[in-house]
Amino acid sequence: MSRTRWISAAAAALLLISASPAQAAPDRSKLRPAGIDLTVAGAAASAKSRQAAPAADSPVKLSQTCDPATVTLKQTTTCTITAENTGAASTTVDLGTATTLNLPITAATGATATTPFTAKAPRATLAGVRAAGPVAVAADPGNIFGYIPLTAFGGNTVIPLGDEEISNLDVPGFVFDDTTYNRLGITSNGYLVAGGGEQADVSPNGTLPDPARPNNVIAPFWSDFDGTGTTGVLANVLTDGVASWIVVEWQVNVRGTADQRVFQVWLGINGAQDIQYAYKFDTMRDPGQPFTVGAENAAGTAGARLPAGTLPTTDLRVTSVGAQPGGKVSYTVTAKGLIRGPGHVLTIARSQAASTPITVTTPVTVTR
Ligand SMILES: [Ca+2]
Ligand SMILES: [Ca+2]
Repeated sequence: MSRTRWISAAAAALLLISASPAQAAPDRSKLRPAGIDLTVAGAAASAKSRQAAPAADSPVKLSQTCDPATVTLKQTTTCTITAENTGAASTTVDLGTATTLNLPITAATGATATTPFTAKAPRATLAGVRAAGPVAVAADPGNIFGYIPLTAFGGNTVIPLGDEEISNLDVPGFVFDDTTYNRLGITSNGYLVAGGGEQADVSPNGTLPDPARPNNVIAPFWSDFDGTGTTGVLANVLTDGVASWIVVEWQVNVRGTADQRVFQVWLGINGAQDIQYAYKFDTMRDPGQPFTVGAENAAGTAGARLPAGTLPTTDLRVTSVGAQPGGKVSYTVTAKGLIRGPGHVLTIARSQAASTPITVTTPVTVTR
């Protein structure tokens, strides 16, 4: 297609995306190569590092500010107390605040003053931090192209892969787990590594999710395959004139046999996650090796897969959820300057997630 036509097709695609975030209904009859060259790249740097666990014992973090920090007699200060769960697991927190004798409590919101110098917040349950990641690999009838042999189109990039090999392919940006990637690690074992990978990301089998490498796995059919003596992998970018997809097709043998498996991943490049697995079902027999169909996030901490030992019987879509911060609870305590001198506001948090309570102290001075 001419460059002008491609640009107008891209503009039309953008318009469609803004009008309707759902993917376009597949129309196989309109598919053609988008005319985008795919480049085989060198080995990528190592996969994204994992988020470090919080160093402190308690995943609940406590903060407190009192405004103003200095009050005159009869003037009030309001302290805002916030507890936030920074851990992955949900946890409870019990919060209490005490003031010094020169700063009696006059009001509280989100907590109850239990004595003139103490306030208590009701027990709160704080949701854990959720990483972005796949939550389902499931049929999506009517919204998946299904297997269309790439050999029906021109302009395929042929990636010959032997046994236990990976090749990186630079591609137009596709979205996976809220992140846009421009590189695919393509392994001979029937899975992709979003963002690219290296030899340490090649494994003949594994489960999903798993923090062990490889991570960021998109696996239409992960097993011990070998591209030796067969086509290996084909890749292309197809468009129906409205939307476009990177299509990767494996034509590989079960290792040590001439028993071929043919399957594809379709990765939409239209601004939203659109990841489809398509199968040439007359080749989808049990390979006689462990196999996994699924996907996991960049840390290998969240993912979805078909039950172990289950072959796909339909084409599949990978659905993900975005990241969510941990649960948070806040309340305020208002205290009045009663007697001149230094004082403070102390808050204690007890959480089922930590063996010892955590405290935070804020100095408040009463002046004339
Ligand atoms: Ca993993
Ligand atoms: Ca292999």
